[in-house]
Amino acid sequence: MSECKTTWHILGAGSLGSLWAARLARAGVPVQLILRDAERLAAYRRAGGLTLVEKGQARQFPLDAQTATDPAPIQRLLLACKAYDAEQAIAGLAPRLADEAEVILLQNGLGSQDAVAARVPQARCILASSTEGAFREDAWRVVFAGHGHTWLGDPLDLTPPPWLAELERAGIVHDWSLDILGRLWRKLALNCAINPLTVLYDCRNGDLRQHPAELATLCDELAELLHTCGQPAAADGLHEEVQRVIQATAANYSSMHQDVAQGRRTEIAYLLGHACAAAQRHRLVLPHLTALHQRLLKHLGARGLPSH
Ligand code: NAD
Ligand code: KPL
Repeated sequence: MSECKTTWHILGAGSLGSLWAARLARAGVPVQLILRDAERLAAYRRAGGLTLVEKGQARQFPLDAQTATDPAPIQRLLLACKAYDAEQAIAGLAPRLADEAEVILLQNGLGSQDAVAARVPQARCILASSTEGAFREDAWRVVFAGHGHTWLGDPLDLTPPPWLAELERAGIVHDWSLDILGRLWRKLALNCAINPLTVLYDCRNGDLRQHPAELATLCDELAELLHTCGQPAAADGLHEEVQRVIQATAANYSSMHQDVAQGRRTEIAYLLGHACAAAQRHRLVLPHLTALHQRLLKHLGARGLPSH
């Protein structure tokens, strides 16, 4: 079988982008980072590459990098920015995408994927949902903090792409999902049940065990929403899974809690905001979810953080 040597262009040398870039490069796959501007590119070059810390061992990868203004065409793009940056990021790259290019979308939540796809009708958009964990320890230095799993899928074309073998070689544990939207909805529902409450109570995931009635009511409303949105499988056993996740991650702060604690913008518009907007579109009244959204917006506003 001939080697597939298409370059992976990776936009966003943040936590997940760096994690993918380092592992692909380590497996001999050509990688090209796309950085925000000339200043960042110069800083990256001065640093000498990306460093991945895994099991306490640091290794630097001197990967090629460029900015969006580079003229070379792009065949395969991993979009590894936050959901709120995705549409603008793809708009800057759309003219470079080859016909039948592939764009892999790593964003959590829902909403950004449709916005990206509308900008690049010539491309195949592959959606991802990941439970891997990584964080930036320093500029150009990322720690692989939690092994997990990544599901990839394309609601418009169920054929798996041939490069999944490259992910396998790179040690990126994954599955091709025939129901990626169901996976993304399920993750969104879990995040909506857990993350906002951890922010509002300023607590670790495990402390939510002290609020069983509130969690149960939210899960009921989220399940109703999932049914209404045509995602009954994503509603199945939701409350039990929320309880399991809370138990399994009891000592952790949720990603939204970490964002708020560090004064960073959250992805609220693509999580609880998306859920409430979907409910409204379907004229579904979900009083507890709506009240949670309002409380969270107020909380973020009081800290000078955006509501979108
Ligand atoms: P991050 O903030 O660490 O990295 C995003 C990077 O994208 C940043 O370096 C930012 O500068 C860059 N970026 C944004 N716009 C750009 C542009 N136009 N051009 C070039 N670079 C640009 O974010 P992350 O933690 O890697 O998260 C990415 C997505 O993955 C999010 O939706 C997040 O919810 C999801 N996710 C993250 C993790 C994790 O452990 N970090 C786990 C699961 C899912
Ligand atoms: O994904 C999460 C997050 O913190 O964003 C979990 C652990 C599921 C909590 O919602």
